[in-house]
Amino acid sequence: MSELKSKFLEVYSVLKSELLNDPSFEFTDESHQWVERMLDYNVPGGKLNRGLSVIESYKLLKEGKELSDDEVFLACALGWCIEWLQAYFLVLDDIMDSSHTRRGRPCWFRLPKVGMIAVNDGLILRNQIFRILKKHFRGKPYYVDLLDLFNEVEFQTASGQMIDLITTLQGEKDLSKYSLSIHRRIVQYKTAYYSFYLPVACALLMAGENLDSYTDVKNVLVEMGTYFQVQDDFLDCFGDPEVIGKVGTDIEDFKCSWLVVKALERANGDQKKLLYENYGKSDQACVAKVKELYKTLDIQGAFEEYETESYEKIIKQNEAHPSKAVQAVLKSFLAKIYRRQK
Ligand code: GPP
Ligand code: MG
Ligand code: MG
Ligand code: MG
Repeated sequence: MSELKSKFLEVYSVLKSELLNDPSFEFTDESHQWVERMLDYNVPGGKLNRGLSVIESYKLLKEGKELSDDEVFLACALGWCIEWLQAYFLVLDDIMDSSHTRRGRPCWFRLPKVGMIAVNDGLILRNQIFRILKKHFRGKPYYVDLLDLFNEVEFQTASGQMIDLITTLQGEKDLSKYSLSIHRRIVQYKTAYYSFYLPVACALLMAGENLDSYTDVKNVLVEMGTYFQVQDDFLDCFGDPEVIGKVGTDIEDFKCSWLVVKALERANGDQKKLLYENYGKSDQACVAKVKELYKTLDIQGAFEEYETESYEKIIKQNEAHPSKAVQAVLKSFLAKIYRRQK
């Protein structure tokens, strides 16, 4: 494990123990155990890319200057706030998508003792973000901007999740409304802001920058986030569940996935009919027919083309940025996700 990652995990233990000793709530043994188990199950088990990016970005913005222990701790704490946000979203997203597995284990709400308590656990996770921020950042000049940033990004994500969900409304399943522009709108809001813009924005605030001067950086990051979610859509169908830690549900859930949009673009009349008849059904025979059609239409090839084009577009946008430090931040992000398998 890298030195940075082990430092980051140490900070998780500190934050967890602070939350479990929160003076605003008298924990009983039972509630203490519940929260500890809920946190350990949902917060630290992912790739931690979003969280680690805060420290990496902050380092790059400081252009090689040695960071103090305090700065490292604070950057890690902000990174964990994003991981907490992610845990909160995933716990609820898995209920909404009727998913079964996450990070190679059953989704939290699938555990027999948990069920719909998971909804409240989502709320607890969400509130803990603001408790961490209050404890460690209240005295900072950028505290208000930080609060505003987390609130804005949460609003954008929930709005993206809303359009993801209402486009799949049961009973009015209508594939003809699915297009690349709707797909783009969904993924920009539900994924790109919190996964890509937020970590960099946190690092910029810590470095004393004003976010209003970084709209071009935001645009590049949103582009990367969009690319990342197209990969997620691709892996939902073609990824190895052993590697990605989850079994896809997009076809069953009638999601406006990049794959179905591309398939609609490429399909002839009969193939469209097949899609209309089989997309959005939980029957595994229907799912298999959709996957078969994706193979016939070489959606995999279309995805590879998209990957290359999108990569080149992002690289160009990066190179246009005047600051070398910012370019380095953006490049390190792209390197992490280009052609990812999980
Ligand atoms: C990813 O969608 C988007 C989110 C996890 C944001 C959820 C937002 C909420 C406000 C709950 P996805 O369903 O494709 O992700 P996955 O494939 O990991 O389930
Ligand atoms: Mg999901
Ligand atoms: Mg979802
Ligand atoms: Mg997905």
